[in-house]
Amino acid sequence: MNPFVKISKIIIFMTFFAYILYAAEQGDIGYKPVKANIEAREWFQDAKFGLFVHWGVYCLLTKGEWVMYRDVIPIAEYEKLLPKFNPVKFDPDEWCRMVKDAGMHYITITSKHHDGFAMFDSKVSDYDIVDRTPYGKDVLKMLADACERHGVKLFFYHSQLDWHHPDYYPRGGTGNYASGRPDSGDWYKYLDYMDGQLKELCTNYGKIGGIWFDGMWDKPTADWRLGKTYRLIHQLQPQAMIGSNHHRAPFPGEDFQMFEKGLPGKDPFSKEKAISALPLETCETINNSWGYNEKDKRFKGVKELIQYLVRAAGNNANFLLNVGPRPDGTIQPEFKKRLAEMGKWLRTNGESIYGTRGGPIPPQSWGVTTQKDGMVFLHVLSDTDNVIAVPVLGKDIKSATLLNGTIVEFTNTKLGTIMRIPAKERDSYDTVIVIRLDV
Ligand code: JFZ
Repeated sequence: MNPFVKISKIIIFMTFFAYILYAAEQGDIGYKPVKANIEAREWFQDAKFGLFVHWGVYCLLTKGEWVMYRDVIPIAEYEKLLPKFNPVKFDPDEWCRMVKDAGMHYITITSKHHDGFAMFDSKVSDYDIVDRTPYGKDVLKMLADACERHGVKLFFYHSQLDWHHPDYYPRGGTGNYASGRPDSGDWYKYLDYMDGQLKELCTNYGKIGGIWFDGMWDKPTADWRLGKTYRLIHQLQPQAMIGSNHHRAPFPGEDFQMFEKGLPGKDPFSKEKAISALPLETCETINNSWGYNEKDKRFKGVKELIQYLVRAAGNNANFLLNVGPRPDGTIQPEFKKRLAEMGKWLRTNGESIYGTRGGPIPPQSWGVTTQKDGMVFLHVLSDTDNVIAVPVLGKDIKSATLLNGTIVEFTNTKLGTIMRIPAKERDSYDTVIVIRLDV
C-alpha cells in the first residue's frame, strides 16, 4: 500500500478512536431529542413545581442520607438496617394526593442513593428492598402505579456514586474509609451493573419522566461511559429527560440542567456558572436535610418557600422541593403543612407560575417577572416597595391588574412605567401584577 494512504488510514482510525473515547466520556455526542422528548421538555417547563423524595434505609438512623459516610459505618454494620426496614404506613396514593394538593406535578424519588441500596426490585443485585427487608415490596412500583392513577409524573434520582458495590473501584473522593470493601474491583463491571439497574428502571415502571443522576463528582476524571448509559435510557424511554447533578454545563445527551440549593448560576456548588438553553431546575430542602433527619428543626417558612418557587420561575427554572420520609413510610407534619400552604397560595396565584417562562425583565430588587400568552407577571416580593419602576418593554402596556381583577394604576414615562401597588391588596408572599401588552 502507498505509505501515504497507509498513514492517512491510520490518522482516520486514530481520529475515530479519539472521538469514541471523547464521546464515551463526555456524553452522547450527536444526540438529537425526538419529538416525544421535546414535548416532555415543554411539559416539564410548564409544570414548574415538583416533589423531591430522599428515601432509603438511612432514614432509620434519622441523621440524613450521608450517615453511612459521616459516621464511618462499615458495610456489614450498615446492612443490619435492612431487617429493620418495614415502612408499613407507606401510602403512595396519599403521597400523590399531597403532591397534587401542593400544586406539584411530578415526583423525583431516590431509586438508589450513595449507600447503594436499591428501593426497587432489582434482578442484577439482591441489595434491594424486595430481597432484603421484611417489607418485601417494591415501593417504586407502588408509587409508579399511584402516579399513573393520579396523573403525576415520576422521575428517578439515581446515584452513580456507590459506597457498597465492590466494583466501584478505584474509589472516589468519598470512598476511602474503612467500609469493609475489597481493595480491588472492576470499574466497567460496576458501570455494567449500573446500566443493568437503569435498564430495569426504564422497563418495569411504565413511562417515566426521566433520570436525575448524581454522584459523578465523586470521581471527576473517571470514564463514566456516559454516552452508552444515556443512549440506553433514550432508547428505552425516548421521552425521558436526563439530567445530572455534576455542577457543570450539561453534557451531550442531557435534557435539562439542574442546580442545587440556589437559583440558576447562583448555586454554591457550580463549577461553571453558565446557564444552558435546556430546561432548568433547582432543588432545595425544607429544613436542612435531604434524607430524614429527626433533629433538624430549621424549617423554612412558607413565605421563603413560596418566594423560592417564584424566583425560580422568574429565572426560568423549575423548583424541586424535598421531603425525607420517615422509617414507617409517612411524611412528617412540618413538611405536609408547608406543602399544603404552598398549594393554597398556588390555587389563587398559579396562573402566574404554571405554563410561564422567565419574564422579559431580569430579576429586580423588588422581585421577578414571568410571562405567557402576551401577559407579563410582575411578582413583587419585597414588601417595602409600594411603587415600582418597570423598564420599557418594547410594546405599550394595555392594562395592569392584580390576578383578582383589581386595577393597578400606572404612568408611562420615557424610561419606563411606574406602577402603584394598591396598598390594601398586597399579598404578604408575592403581589402579582398582570400586564397585558399591545400586540
Ligand atoms: C448531592 C447528594 O450528595 C445529596 O445527598 C443529595 O442527594 C443532593 C440532592 O445531591 O449533593 C451534593 C452533590 C455534590 C456536591 C454537593 C452536594 N458537590 O459537588 O459539592
